[in-house]
Amino acid sequence: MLAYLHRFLRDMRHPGSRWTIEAFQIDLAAVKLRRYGVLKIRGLLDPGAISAVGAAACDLFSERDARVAAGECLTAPERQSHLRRTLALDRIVAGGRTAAELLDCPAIRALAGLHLGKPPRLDPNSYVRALIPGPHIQALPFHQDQYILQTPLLNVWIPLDECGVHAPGLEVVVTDRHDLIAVAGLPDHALPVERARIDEWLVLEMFGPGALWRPNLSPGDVLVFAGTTIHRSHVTPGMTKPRLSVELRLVPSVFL
Ligand SMILES: O=C(O)CCC(=O)C(=O)O
Repeated sequence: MLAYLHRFLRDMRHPGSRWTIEAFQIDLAAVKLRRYGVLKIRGLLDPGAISAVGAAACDLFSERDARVAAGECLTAPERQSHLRRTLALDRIVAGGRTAAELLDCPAIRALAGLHLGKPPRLDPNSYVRALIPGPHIQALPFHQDQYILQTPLLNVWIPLDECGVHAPGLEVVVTDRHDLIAVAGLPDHALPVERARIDEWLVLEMFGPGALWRPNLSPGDVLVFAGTTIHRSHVTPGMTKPRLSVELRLVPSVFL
């Protein structure tokens, strides 16, 4: 009873502290990831690498915006990612190193290997995303990545800016359930994430509002979550600052 009360008070004071770790320890990280479906690791990545990726992404966004403003026709996939404010990760290079190299982290690769039961590889469905508060914000609805990719995966979500308070963050459902749930999206919608859309009322009905977590994140922090973890963009009317983030999707290597 006393332990329960202690945990309750700690959770009230520091929401998410049970699924946040300060110093990476592989076994603890793997247990927490399985138990909660999500894990925040503080200060894991080199801030220099984060700002290099952020600067290279900003340059690419500006360069594409300029081409559009000059009336250049984009290919269909380019147009889609222009409208969604995303960039394929493999396009980003800074100082002769790709974003995947700059953000590579052996600890995360080891965690992904344990989580997936196979050595991981980076799936091409890995992006930089910009969420810019305002009428055209490209916020994503509740979904599970595994529904879209049709394979188990680990999403390694890396903020390139402070987010969660003044800039859009992410909202995740904390649960030990690892199954796919019913989608409400239209099966012929052009956008995969819209086909994978899960109704908010269903999430609330199944998990309750207490399961929703909206972490505050700083550059260097990493949020990892399972392919089955339900999540969406977290945007409030009070948010005014833009946010850039990287989503790396690690999937099992098929040939190993
Ligand atoms: O960055 C966001 O707001 C949404 C990202 C997301 O849903 C994802 O990484 O699957």
